[in-house]
Amino acid sequence: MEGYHVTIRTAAPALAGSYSILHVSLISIQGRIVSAVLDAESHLLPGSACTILMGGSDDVEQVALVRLRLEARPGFPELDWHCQTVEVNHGPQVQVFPCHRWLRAADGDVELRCEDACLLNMEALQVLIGHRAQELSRRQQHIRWQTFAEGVPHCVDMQSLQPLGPNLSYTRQSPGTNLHYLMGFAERKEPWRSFKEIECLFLHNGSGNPVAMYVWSHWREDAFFGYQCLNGCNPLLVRQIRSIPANLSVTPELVQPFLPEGSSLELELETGKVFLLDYEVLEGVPPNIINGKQQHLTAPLCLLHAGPDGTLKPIAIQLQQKPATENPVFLPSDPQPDWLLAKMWTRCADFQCHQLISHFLHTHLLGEVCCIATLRQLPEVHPIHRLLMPHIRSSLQINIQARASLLAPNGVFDRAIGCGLKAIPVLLAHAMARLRYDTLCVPEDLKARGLDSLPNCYYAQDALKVWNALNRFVTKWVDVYYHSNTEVQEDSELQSWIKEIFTKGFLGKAESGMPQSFESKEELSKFITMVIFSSSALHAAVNFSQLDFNLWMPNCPASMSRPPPQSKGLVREDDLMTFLPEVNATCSVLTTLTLLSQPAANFVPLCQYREPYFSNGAHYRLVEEVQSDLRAIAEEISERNSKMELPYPYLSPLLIENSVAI
Ligand SMILES: *[C@@H]1O[C@H](CO)[C@@H](O)[C@H](O)[C@H]1NC(C)=O
Ligand SMILES: *[C@@H]1O[C@H](CO)[C@@H](O)[C@H](O)[C@H]1NC(C)=O
Ligand SMILES: *[C@@H]1O[C@H](CO)[C@@H](O)[C@H](O)[C@H]1NC(C)=O
Ligand SMILES: *[C@@H]1O[C@H](CO)[C@@H](O)[C@H](O)[C@H]1NC(C)=O
Ligand SMILES: CC(=O)N[C@H]1CO[C@H](CO)[C@@H](O)[C@@H]1O
Ligand SMILES: [Fe+2]
Repeated sequence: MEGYHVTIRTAAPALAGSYSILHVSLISIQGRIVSAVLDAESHLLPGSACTILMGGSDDVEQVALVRLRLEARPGFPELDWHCQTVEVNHGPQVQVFPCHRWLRAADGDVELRCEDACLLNMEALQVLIGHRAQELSRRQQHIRWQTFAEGVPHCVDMQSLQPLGPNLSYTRQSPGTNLHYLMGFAERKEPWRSFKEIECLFLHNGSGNPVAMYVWSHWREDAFFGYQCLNGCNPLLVRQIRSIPANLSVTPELVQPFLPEGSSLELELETGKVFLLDYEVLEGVPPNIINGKQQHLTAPLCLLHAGPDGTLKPIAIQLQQKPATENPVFLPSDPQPDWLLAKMWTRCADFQCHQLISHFLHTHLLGEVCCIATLRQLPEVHPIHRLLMPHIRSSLQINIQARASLLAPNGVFDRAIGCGLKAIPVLLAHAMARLRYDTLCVPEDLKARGLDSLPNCYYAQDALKVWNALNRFVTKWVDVYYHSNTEVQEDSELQSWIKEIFTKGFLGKAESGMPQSFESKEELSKFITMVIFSSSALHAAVNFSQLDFNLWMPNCPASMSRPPPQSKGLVREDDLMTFLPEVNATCSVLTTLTLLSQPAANFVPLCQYREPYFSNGAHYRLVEEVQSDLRAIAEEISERNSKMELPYPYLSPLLIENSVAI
């Protein structure tokens, strides 16, 4: 056979085709180039394959790279082309060059290679070493860092989706949401008149949601307050303590009545039964102005006790950090409205930390940092690029959208949430200054917070199972490509990658304990596990649950519109309402949460991969193993949940989306 028979395949979706003229070059392993032009009318039709003959009888060498370039056809619109593969048939041998992405004329030359993933040090051909470097330098021009705010992880330098291009964009298909009962309040700028009034809205909107109904009927109970710290939408804050923090003016006598008979605060602390919620990160954060009115934020300290049956209950709440007479410690024995109001203030602080720290910082921003660094520092053929991209690809788009809408002037934070546009950079910077690597790694985090010892912390139990399954999968993936720790140390692409994450994402703060380089396979596997877990499971835990726990607004007030109480006995049940967000501010938050909670029709569950390289050889087996591990976890969870009045489904692997896509 003479020359190369080259088959170009266009992807099947109806929009995949293009009018453009295609230039194809084959680059041989010795660097020889043969070129051809496809300009017939029907070459790039959706789902089509077209074969051309290239080169002559002298061309006998294997092909190392296929270079493609689109050129707009005069007089025709320039459409993006979705190339599936290029096959080069050369005598007995067929080489397949996967593409699976969008190309456009403005891209210039795009080069495809045909091997399985490989590390830079394993690269044998000069032409391929050069290709890796070129790919990265091109990407570094396209994807650049930008400062989001002082002291906050850097983000991508794009204000709109357009420069992202089709490769990094996605469409979330959702069936649409019923906002019927939430609309029509847009102009009603006044406090709610009574709980009955809030109930009326709630029953129209929450009665289809059994968890929300449960919240509505139990939100005043201390045991449910404690339950939410462990299994609500923000299970990341509560921690076991061995001594009472200096700022909390709690004496042993004060809380004695709420401890088991015959015990003491000292004994309960010693035996690990005392827990704390500390919102110190909110100290000094400037509260928003909503509907023209100054709002209020506090940085509460809340002490909790785990009873003999494992239920956690709050036993003391101090709304501000600094002890003072006008900053009393509220107790379960106080008049009911005082105690409930103290809990509502605490829940409002939790709302801010949940949305901005646990959700936005730990999952969205972290995913974006890793995505940018992966695109800039790891070529596509790098095994870590291949493993990570399905989990982080969507973070660029969703975060660009969030910055342009939710977090922008006139967005929901600006209009209706206690932490508005002035507060967000401050709170995020506070949170960053306190962020530790161990906090992001589930086994270390659960141990440090003493949650591994609580029998009814379902978040902890499920998170640990999912983490372990992911870690086994990642460890085996790393084993396929790195045969020793030395190979990890000598992978210059990988080391540049983690260095960039450390400096741009974690702002070069050594005290954060974030890795700055990788010395071993184990360290590498742990970090990759953390990235996948945060972008998938953690996001599910803090996202899926938010509507369930927030629909009954008094359970999670987005803001407080009166100053915190400075003494006890001054509020009556009827006054509680006046602290809550006004009617249209409430509806604005609920509308956003409802929109963010639309199920995706094209939902991809954890570790289900569409990219073809996951179904090849060694990977195929690893993917099958992790999928079967995850299925087993899902079964255990559903078995446990079937016996519970309030199930904890959020970390069931079947419900975990593969990446942060909303
Ligand atoms: C899609 O990705 C390829 C390879 O990574 C890149 O060369 C090309 O510019 C991208 N296309 C678009 C439209 O962004
Ligand atoms: C509430 O309504 C007033 C008009 O009465 C409007 O100016 C304000 O922007 C609305 N607030 C929200 C949060 O929608
Ligand atoms: C005590 O409160 C002050 C602010 O009033 C705060 O700066 C400090 O960090 C707090 N101390 C502890 C141990 O949380
Ligand atoms: C976020 O939660 C909602 C349900 O509240 C769910 O429909 C959606 O798919 C979740 N998104 C992700 C990315 O987990
Ligand atoms: C968010 C939410 O629960 N929305 C509900 C509003 O009310 C309608 C009708 O009851 C439900 O279908 C929606 O799901
Ligand atoms: Fe999200």
